[in-house]
Amino acid sequence: PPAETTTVFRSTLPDIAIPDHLPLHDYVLERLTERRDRACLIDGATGETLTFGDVDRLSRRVAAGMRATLGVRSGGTVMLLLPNSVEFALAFIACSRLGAAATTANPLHTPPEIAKQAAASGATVVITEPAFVGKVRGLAGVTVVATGDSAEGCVSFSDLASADGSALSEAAIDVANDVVALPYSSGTTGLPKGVMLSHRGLVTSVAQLVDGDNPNLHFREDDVVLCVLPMFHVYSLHSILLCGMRAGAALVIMKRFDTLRMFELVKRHRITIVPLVLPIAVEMAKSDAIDSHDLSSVRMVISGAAPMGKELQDMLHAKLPRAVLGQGYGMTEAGPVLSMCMAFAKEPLPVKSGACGTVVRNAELKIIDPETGLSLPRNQPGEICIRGKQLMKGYLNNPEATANTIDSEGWLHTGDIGYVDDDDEIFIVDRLKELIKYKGFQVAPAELEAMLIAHPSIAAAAAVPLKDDSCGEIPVAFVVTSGGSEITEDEIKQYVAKQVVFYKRLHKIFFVEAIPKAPSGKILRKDLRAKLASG
Ligand code: AYL
Repeated sequence: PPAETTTVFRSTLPDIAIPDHLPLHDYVLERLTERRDRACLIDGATGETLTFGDVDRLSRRVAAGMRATLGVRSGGTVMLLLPNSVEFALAFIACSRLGAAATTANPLHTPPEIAKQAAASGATVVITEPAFVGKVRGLAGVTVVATGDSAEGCVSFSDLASADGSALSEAAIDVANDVVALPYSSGTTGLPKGVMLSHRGLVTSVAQLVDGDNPNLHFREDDVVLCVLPMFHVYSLHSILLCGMRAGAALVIMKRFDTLRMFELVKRHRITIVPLVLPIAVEMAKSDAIDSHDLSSVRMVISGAAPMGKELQDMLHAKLPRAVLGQGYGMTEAGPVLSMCMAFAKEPLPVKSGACGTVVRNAELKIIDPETGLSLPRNQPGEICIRGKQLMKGYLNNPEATANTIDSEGWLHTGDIGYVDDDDEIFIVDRLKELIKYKGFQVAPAELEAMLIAHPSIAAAAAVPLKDDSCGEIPVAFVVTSGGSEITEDEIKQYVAKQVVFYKRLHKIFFVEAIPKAPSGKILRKDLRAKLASG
């Protein structure tokens, strides 16, 4: 379409200057000299605190150790298979220093899931906890590093961290092209793919939130941010770890979610910022203990990664009346943040419950008619597209999938359906893409379908999301059995459960005669979802 017919939405805040020459670690530690003695990472379990100076020094040592002992070099890839921990943060920053990419994965993944990502990403090193070493032993061409007490046959993380960091020579980093993070995402279709986030991309995305005179996400040096969301997921990696470090805030690291523990930590450390996902919000809102704990230090509650309805948002607000509540909207491929609640700005604006923010600064957003591709005006729902330097470089070794996601004009097509209202607030109303979101985690239907049809008793299958109050969505499947097979629902569920991480398990199987397909062979997921909705 001619340019004048395109309605482009921009932030209500003016653009800012964003550094385009700094590697990610130099960017987040830019103000190190003033912050050397301030708390950066606090281990929630032990209270042990690393200052910014410690993080700088230790991440240099880990980098030196990874280079000397493991041969990690610029262009290399290291898999972080770690729960939330100080080691995760140090290893991530160390990779950045070396010009290597960190590919992050959930340690609860099954060995085949991990093996697939390790091989596809080209990882030569896996850093994990002793408890998960058994899952990665025997991966070809991979050296395993274990944190904690040394595990047999592994390099010990503490040995890496005692290397001589002062000897570390700066890696030559091409900030615009070198990949620093390689999370896996299925995007709008198909199997999980490596999302190449460059130094410049992540610097841009962090800056869009926390930099400038009037930051959109106003984290301050005296803030204490709860880090319970998993750092291996881009929401926590970006909006907690990196934004927190850049702003000079302290992070309280929690390994796993527990409502009471969380309330205690909030009280003990006077936590001011609580980023969460829907199921945690549900737990908090439902908990009686919320009234007996002093949570008055909390000034900001951020929800992201999945829709949070107005009702829940209002309920949580009633429990935390002093906190500002709002949403961020992200997608791994978008670098990741597209929009952020303007009530979190230094000079806050009023927002509506249920909105998921306003497009970030230094970026353009448009809404298109998915049929015609033409841009739509305000208040009309269509596919959300975004453009800017924060976007992924592309999918690793998959130019075709990249071209299907970022068009020739640089617009990334999210596969989300939403609209922009009169106040520039974005509302997501539907999803065009296949993705299932369980507690904010991605479940790729294509992965489940490939597994299902590999079973001799299954002729055809389609996995779709079923709405669920506490998980957001749960994966369910429509299955056509092969002639004469008497396979049961439980057998199918078990068969899948054995191969996948907990959140990809199927919760219900619907036996059907046929899977509705378009003439092109594409599964008509909308029809299946409609079938579920009609009960
Ligand atoms: P991925 N409301 C509704 N849907 C959402 C929202 C939201 N606030 N945020 C994410 N989604 C859905 O790659 C949407 O369908 O990234 C989107 O395309 O695992 C998909 O989740 C992307 O899933 C933040 C806040 C990062 C959020 C994120 C999202 C990371 C999830 C940083 O500050």
